[in-house]
Parts: sequence; C-alpha cells; structure tokens
Amino acid sequence: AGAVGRLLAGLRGGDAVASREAVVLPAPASPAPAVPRGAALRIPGITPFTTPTGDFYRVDTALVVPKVDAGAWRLRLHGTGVRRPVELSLPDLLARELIERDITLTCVSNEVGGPYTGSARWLGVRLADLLEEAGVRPPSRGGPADQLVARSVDGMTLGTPVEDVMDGRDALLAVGMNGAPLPFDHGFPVRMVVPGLYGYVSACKWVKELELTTFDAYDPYWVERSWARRAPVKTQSRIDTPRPFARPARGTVMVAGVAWAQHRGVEKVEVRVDDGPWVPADLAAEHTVDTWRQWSFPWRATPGSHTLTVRATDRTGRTQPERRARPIPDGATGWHSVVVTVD
Ligand SMILES: Nc1nc2c(c(=O)[nH]1)N[C@H]1C(S)=C(S)[C@@H](COP(=O)(O)O)O[C@H]1N2
Ligand SMILES: [Mo]
Repeated sequence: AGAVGRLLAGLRGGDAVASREAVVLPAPASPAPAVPRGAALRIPGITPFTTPTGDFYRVDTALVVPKVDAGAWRLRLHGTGVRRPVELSLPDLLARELIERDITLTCVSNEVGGPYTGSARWLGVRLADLLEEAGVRPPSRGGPADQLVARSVDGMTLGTPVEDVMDGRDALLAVGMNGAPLPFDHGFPVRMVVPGLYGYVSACKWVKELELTTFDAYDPYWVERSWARRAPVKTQSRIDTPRPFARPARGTVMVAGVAWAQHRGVEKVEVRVDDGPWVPADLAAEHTVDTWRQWSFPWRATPGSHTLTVRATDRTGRTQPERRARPIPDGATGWHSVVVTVD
C-alpha cells in the first residue's frame, strides 16, 4: 500500500505539491526598489503595473505541466570553459544571496497589441555570480562559450547569449514570483529570467541543466524551428483602453496603455488620432529600464468613427517602425491601433 500510495502521489504530483508548500523563501539581500508613486496610473482598463500571478500569461510546449519534486531537484552547470562544474540543490540556491527585481517578460510570439507580456517581482540568484564562480568568462573577456543552453525537466532547450547574462543586467535563476515560490505553471522550482530578451531565448522554466557551448555548435528547440538565435525584445506599445470597437461618449476619453523596451527603457510614447499629427502621451514615472511603462492620453473625442494609433521610442532614440512584421523569426513589429465609435 505504501508503494502504491507513493506511485499515486507521484502521478498527481503529490510529492511536488508538498515540496512546494515546504519552501520558505528567504528575504532578499537586495530587495527590489519600491515602485515609484506615479509609475502605476489609476485609469480604468489600463494593464496593472504588476501583473497578478494568476493573470500572468503562460507560454510553453508542456501538454502536462511538469510537477517537480523540489527535494529531488538538482541543477547541473557544466560545459565549454567551465573550470569547476557545479551541482546545486534547492537549499543550496536558497542559502545564497538572493536579489529581488521587477522585470517585464515578453513572448516573441506576441502579435502587435497582443497579451503575451507581463511584469512580476522575481526573487532569485544572480546567474552571473554562479557562472563566475564556475570559472566562466564571457566572450568579451576571452571566454570560449558564447551560448548558455538551459535544459528543462521536460526536455525543452533555450539558448541565451553568455555575454548578455554576464554584462551586469539582473539575469536571474528565479525561485520566487510576486512573493511566493514559483507556481508550477511558471517553472517551479527554478526558472531563468533575463531582462531584455524574449522568453524563448532566456526564460527556461523547470530548468535542470545549464550548459556552456557556442551558437555554432548547438541549436536549441525554437532555433531548429526557424526562430532567430538571438532575440532581444523589440520596442512595443499597446492601447489597453478604450477597447477595440468601444463606443465612448463624446468629450474627454482617457486613452491609455503600456509600452516596453526592456533593458533600454521607454523614452517617449506618441498617439495619433486618424491621420492627424503624432502627439506625445503623458508617460507614467519610470520604474526601471527592465519594466514596462504606462502612458495616458486625454483625448477630446468627437462623434464618429476614429482610429487611435500608438508608437513608442526607446532610450537609444529608435522609434517603433510602422512596417508590420509577423512574430517569426525574431518578434513582431508595427504600430498598434484601435478603432472606436464616439457617440
Ligand atoms: N521548459 C520550458 N520553458 C519555457 C518555455 C517552454 O516551452 N518550456 N517557453 C518559453 C517561452 S516561449 C516564454 S515566452 C516563457 C513564458 O514564461 P511564462 O509561461 O512563465 O509566462 O517561458 C519560456 N520558458
Ligand atoms: Mo515565448
């Protein structure tokens, strides 16, 4: 009966559920900076600054969400240029210095105006520190490996530039999301999160292995399926409100949404009504360059059908191109617009 009980528990993820309930997240040595007052606007219909975990988009190939028993979980770090291979348990990771950061994650498959982007408060270990300790040097310091391949318990592989992970940004091996252990859906017990890169080249969930290699030597899962090897997040902006085909009353209508250009920062958002001039929107306060930025635009709406269009400019001075491109191979481009009828 004991063996059958254990078998059933394994099938239902019983041990995994219990192991997740047993995780106590330590306080971060470096807490996330407070979200500035003014970064989160109080406008009905706008995307909240921090995405509640239950509303966070989920994109993966798993038919059944892996339920990993954290007690048995190990992470192996090895490969080209690794002087000291490492194997870590979850208690090993939790005993290290943890940092907490707000980071906006975006899926490369997100269409212009689409929903596959979210911001969460991630708690984790700085991946660059682990790599340094293992003797890894980035290519700019003569390291032989330029690709970090992450493997998950369900066989997914994702490839991240070693240079990006080690260039000072807050690349994390995350254990916590919005103050709780990662949900099973989002990669329990450990996942990667790297600011500025689309999820498919950076955000491996249920990670169990990190292998240092080269882009020449190995193509991970999505690259084998014609997606780009390297994929920094493209600058995008979205109108959250009014919704498409809304019928607002004439007068002042609050147009609002979010814009993102992770790790570069959003410099400007502009709105255009029909074929009129581009007019700067009011930008909410910036939290960090790794998080999206809310914006609003009080529009004096006149009766009839109107097209509202938005575009953002990042801190490098580049404005989103008008040209529409599909998500494949390295992210959609184009301006989001919404048609409304003012009564
Ligand atoms: N193991 C595994 N990790 C994965 C994926 C996957 O299919 N399997 N999908 C990636 C993609 S494409 C994205 S956009 C992010 C999404 O993370 P989320 O589901 O927590 O939002 O996870 C990444 N990590
Ligand atoms: Mo994705």
